[in-house]
Amino acid sequence: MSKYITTPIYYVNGEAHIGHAYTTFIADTIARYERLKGERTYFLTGTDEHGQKIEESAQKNNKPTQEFANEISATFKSLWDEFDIGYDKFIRTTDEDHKIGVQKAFETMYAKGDIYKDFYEGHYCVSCETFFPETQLIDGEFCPDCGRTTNVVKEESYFFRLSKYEDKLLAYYEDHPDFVLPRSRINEVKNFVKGGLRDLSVTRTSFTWGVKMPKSFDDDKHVMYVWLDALLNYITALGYGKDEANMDYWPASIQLVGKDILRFHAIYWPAFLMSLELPLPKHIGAHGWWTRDGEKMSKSKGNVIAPKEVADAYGAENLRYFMLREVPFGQDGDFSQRAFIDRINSELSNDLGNLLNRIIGMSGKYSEFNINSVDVLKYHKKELTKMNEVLDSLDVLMENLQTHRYLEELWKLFAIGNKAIEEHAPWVKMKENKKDEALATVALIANILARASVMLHPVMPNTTNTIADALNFEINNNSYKKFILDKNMLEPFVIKKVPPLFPRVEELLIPEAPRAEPNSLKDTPKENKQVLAEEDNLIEIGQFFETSLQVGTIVEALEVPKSKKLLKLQVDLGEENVKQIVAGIKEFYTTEDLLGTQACVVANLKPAKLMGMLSEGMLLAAKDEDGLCLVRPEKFKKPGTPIG
Ligand code: ME8
Repeated sequence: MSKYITTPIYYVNGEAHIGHAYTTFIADTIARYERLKGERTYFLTGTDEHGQKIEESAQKNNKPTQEFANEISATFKSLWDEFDIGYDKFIRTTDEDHKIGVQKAFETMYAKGDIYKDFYEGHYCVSCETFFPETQLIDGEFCPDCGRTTNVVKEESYFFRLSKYEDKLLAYYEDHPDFVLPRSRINEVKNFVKGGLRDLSVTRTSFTWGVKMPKSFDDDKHVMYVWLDALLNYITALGYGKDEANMDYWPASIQLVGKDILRFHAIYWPAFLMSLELPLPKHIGAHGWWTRDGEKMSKSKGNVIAPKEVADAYGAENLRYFMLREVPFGQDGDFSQRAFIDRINSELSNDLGNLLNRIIGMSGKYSEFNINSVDVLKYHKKELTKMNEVLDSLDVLMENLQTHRYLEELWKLFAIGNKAIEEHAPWVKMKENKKDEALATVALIANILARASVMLHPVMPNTTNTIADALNFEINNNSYKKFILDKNMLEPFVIKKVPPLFPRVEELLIPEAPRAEPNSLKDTPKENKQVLAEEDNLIEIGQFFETSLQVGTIVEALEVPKSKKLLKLQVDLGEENVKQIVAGIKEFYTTEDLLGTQACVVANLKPAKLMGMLSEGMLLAAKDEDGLCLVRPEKFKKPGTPIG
């Protein structure tokens, strides 16, 4: 079975930042991992170059649109080359072959009756390249996703019958609970579909920068909607609509996206594929959002961090390691130089780098750099068993995109190695004339490093090649089989000296991000609010609504034995939904004070355990030097009434 891995194609309205780099790093790591395992693998990335947003950016830069797109697309390509991203194809949506494929798909959907012509009147957000019904707008005017002003557009348009696929999509999600990874994210997708899907306008007449209609339509007024055009890149890259040369890679094994574009990939894209009668991707992997020093990155704030700048200062592969180690897949992450430096110094330099230096040093002193595994099993059975346990636990973690766990687990190998050195103290054994034992420990470490470098290779390809070179082998599918699957030991060899792989970092190597001054929104005209939102790291309205706040009635309140602070409450949120909430409010309320009263509840909080008791939500409270009080509705409201 072959593996097909994709990144989103990036808009060419600005240069790449570390958020883009993160998606690409994960995809590259997975592709390299699959290749290492000997899978036939195809890895696609590229740029998304059509649509009004790009047209407007080119105009702002006083450049012809194609020239502007060429320039920015080239910056992405050369950045990925700097990072040694091993893509098999870099697609551009302005490629002729892509356009042919999109037209072919459009014709196929039309022939099937899934595309029809009508009029569209709606509110269009250029930034999101999306229409919104009036009911979804904020203050009747602003985009619910990004907060920018929308424009009223009335256009003749071709529509895709998205509504027809509502039930099929829901059934598909039910049957494939791991279609979206992490699995928890499928709920927001399902809720969106359950809310009702409207047919999707898939052409535009208000601008021209897009894929033209197929000739057979003789309808030059229209160009394709950028999301239809863009999503189809995943199959046109394989030759769809043209020579179909690589279509046997389809369906994709994993399509990586940021959580911002999950809806497009988990709803529109599968519906398009159903219409084209093509299989659906195995997984859509939606990762979280990166901030810098806790703040959203934006050009206006001047805190966007260029991957190349970080790579030049700290090392390209160190950055890959940091980003993949720092964040559980799916969760948001923060780029801070201090956290980065900590990981370089403690994990890369101390745990890994030192281990290699130590065996180079010891083998130099004890055996003229000769390393022989002959006695390892005799003296280090315990360590070998543990090592093999770690190695066997890794595959499932990578297959589930848990790169942080994968690396955490892999690092246990270095702990095993360092502990063995401390316990066996080869320098003491040499003094005691137990040279065999001393050399066995050195060889154990060499074997640990060999296996670790094979498994770390997808994350740090060049660094691990250097380690493997020092250990006299090459990292490829053969060595994967030999060391990881068959668990063979290294043949006798002479270790090479290598300069320290991870020099310690003692200070910040790039200037810190400028910090935003606190600002008041109170008197700001509406149209400037979005700009301020970016500048001040304010959240968008949609982010606020990610929190489900509801009115709840406290129907039971109990003291928690031995706890000075906690009360155990049962809170009724209506429709037989009673949540247990363990709240730290005992110093301020008695159980009688609370019984039958109402409070505001954060209803979609992940359950947590407090003193061994499950707590499924949180009560809103305000606390100052005079104490704490609950935040409550002014009048009695039905349990479960949403707040917002
Ligand atoms: O959406 N943190 O392109 P785009 C994490 N062209 N990831 C981030 C990020 C951040 N701060 N910022 C961007 C588009 N990304 C469309 C895609 S696909 C058919 C069309 C990453 O240039 C993340 O993967 O806005 C996000 O989904 C992608 O860049 C969006 O890039």
